[in-house]
Amino acid sequence: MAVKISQIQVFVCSPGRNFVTVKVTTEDGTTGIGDATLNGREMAVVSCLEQHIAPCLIGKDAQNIEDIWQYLYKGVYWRKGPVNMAAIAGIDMALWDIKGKVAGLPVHQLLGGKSRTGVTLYAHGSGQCIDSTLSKAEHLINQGFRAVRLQTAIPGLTATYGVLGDKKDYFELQGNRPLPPEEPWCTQKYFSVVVELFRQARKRLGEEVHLLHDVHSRLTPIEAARLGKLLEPYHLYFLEDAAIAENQNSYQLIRHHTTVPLAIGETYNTLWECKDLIQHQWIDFIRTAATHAGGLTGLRKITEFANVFDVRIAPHGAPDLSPVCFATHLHINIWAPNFGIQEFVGLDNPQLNEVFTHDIRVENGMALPSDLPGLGISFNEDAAKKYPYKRSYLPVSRLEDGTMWHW
Ligand code: EZ4
Ligand code: CO
Repeated sequence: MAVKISQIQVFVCSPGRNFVTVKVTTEDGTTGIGDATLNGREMAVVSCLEQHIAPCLIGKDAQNIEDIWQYLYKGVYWRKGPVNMAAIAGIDMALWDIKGKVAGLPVHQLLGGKSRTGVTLYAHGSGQCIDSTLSKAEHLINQGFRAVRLQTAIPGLTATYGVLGDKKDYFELQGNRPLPPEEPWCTQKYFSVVVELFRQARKRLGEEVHLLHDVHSRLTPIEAARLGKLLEPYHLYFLEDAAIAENQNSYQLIRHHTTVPLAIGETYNTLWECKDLIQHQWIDFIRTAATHAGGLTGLRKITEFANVFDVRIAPHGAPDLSPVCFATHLHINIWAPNFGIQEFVGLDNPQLNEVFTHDIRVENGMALPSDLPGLGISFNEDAAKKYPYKRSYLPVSRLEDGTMWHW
């Protein structure tokens, strides 16, 4: 018997930073939620959902998640794109949430159950100099984390990607910037510190802990190849976004020169954008997020394809993905045979926890998904009203002579 979709609501709130949350309600009163946040273009997704998608779905059977996904993906002439795929993601997660609630099962059980005892996380260690970065890393390791991403400020540059500066956390760092701030970039200055960071890290932190680094697409392919070679002695778990994501072939070039494991994918919205990278085994980890790639259904398609080619998933876990996305990732991660590692920026922001309530447990650097039916996370509409949307942007990068660069 059909369970018809009766209402689709979209909420935008800013408990620390902006989130777009979709709520789907069925005729029998069951509700599900999904994350449709697209940093810096939030209202475009809201409009896509409210004006274009919601009217087509009212009255459709909420049980047929795959058909609704195909209807929204294949059924439009203008496929793909970050706005469209984030909108699809919000609906898709909400439908999986509903299916789990109706079945009385957590979403990972609907996928096929657990493949591991917990989801290994990597935390962010960053600082204003190598010494403070490594102190932060030691602190995280003492808390139980077995994997840490290291980012340190670049001497001579006023800002560095991933470094908190005077901000208390990543929510503050990446939230509430009414116009895009501009940050300088200089590849030579970066090279002067980044290799030394990992040399000292191995000396001080030992050989066992997993170390990671995000280049944030600042290097050309041949520069990325050089960095990979220089970092080989420090055996990173992965080097992320060594070069821009647009040219999949660049990774063939980088691969040719270095054995550093390569990760990319947080900006990809569909399997089509990363299919060459995966099938040619130019990368080791695909980092696509459920919110930006058409939800659980979209990420599952990428995961299954990657598994065929020995590529593991390492979903994006930045603060601009809501806890609904993180919960979705935990369900996929605990199930996926080819799960690698999950990025984690913490869930202890009080405003965030007021709006999104969940029972996700983080212990000894591992996370456990909820065992509640569905995604196991709820959205508090009244609390959300206290934190209205604020226009906000990520920074942009320029070389020191003013040339626009990749942020
Ligand atoms: O800059 O999520 O791995 N994490 C990252 C993030 C991204 C932001 C962009 O929206 O690269 O910090
Ligand atoms: Co990244």
